[in-house]
Amino acid sequence: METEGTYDVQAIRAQFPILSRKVKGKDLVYLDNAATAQKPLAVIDALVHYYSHYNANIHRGLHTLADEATAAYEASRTAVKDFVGASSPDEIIFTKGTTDSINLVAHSWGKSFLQEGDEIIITSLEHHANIVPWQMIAAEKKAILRVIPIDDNGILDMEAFKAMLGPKTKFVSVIHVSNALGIINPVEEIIRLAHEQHAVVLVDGAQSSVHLDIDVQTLGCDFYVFSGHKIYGPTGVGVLYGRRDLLESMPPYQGGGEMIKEVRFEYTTYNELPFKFEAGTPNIADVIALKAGIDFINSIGKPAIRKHEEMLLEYATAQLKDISGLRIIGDVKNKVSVISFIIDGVHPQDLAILLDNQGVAVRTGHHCAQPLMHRLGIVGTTRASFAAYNTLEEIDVLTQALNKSLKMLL
Ligand code: C6P
Repeated sequence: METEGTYDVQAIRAQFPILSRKVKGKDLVYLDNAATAQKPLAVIDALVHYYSHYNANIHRGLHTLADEATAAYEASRTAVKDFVGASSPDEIIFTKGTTDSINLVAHSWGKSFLQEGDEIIITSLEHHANIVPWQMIAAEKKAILRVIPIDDNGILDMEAFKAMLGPKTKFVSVIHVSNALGIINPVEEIIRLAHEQHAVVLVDGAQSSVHLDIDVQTLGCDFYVFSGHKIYGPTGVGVLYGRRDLLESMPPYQGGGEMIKEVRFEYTTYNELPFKFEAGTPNIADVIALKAGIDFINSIGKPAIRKHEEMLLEYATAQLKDISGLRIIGDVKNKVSVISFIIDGVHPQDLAILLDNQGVAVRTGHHCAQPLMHRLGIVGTTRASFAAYNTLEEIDVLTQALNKSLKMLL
């Protein structure tokens, strides 16, 4: 039983029903948290409770169920506002996820404000979700997409970034924490430098939102986006934080119910924030349950979770480095609890199958970051990522499973 100080990992694990299941006859060791986190019972219960007790459409009905559903939906917006340190719930737009949030910004902001020859800057570490929407809008607007290079460890070349910045720079969209490598990027500095050129900055917080304390006002970013499913919440719900004046200046992304003030066949006027960007019946149940995910994190506290995850990362890094032929990709100091590695002569896919046979779930492949893998000259990695409920014993199981797999493969 592992209890470090007041951090009772077994009590945390007990809140996650899935963690007691078996895979291939072995105890599940879930180390694919960067792909999606498991859900505490409170999140699952929030979904069941909504559908069992007050399922109704929101902002429309004048009946008890509609009032209760609307209140719970808006309570979740306030919880998200506090979670990221926004100044008002009006700056919080619910979306389907990080991908949806970035597409919203690229298309809505890009359509209105990008002109031929303008430059959008991203980094070499981006997830496809922060590449493809910018390629699409750049092609439409004849804008130019530029990419901040990295060194062989995955560290951003900030001098190259400074050299890229100029009056043509209109937008900088940057991954806060690399999903493939776990590296934390210097987003504060990136934001400051971009703002000196009056460029707008989006921070992809898909991986940072769960590990790091986020205060969008301290960061100074213009947009911050993340997915509910990576912060112990449900799938199908995500968040776009946007600075009020920017959101107000942007046209709606989609038209339909809820986002309007008045509709005639001749014209339509749009609703206030945040509803202007939430066309149609939203994902009510998942938005409501997202608050339970946030409450779970707050009940432990991000600093305590981070400390636990750092302890796991340090332990796992030392264990894995003892395995001959294993190389950690992105082996830098400033990172979250993600270890990406390759092993000489071993294809990550083969390894994943053998690990799964031993109950260990990791992710292998390009991690939706093909340009990064291309830059690093590899086809992919094996990635183990740790969450609040993982234990040192599970890392021992990973190490044993790796050694056993390598005996079979090499
Ligand atoms: N990364 C991973 O295994 P969605 O799919 O919209 O919830 O999130 C997309 C996304 C965007 N940016 C970053 C940094 C991400 O990590 C992700 C999702 C998962 O690494 C699934 S590919």
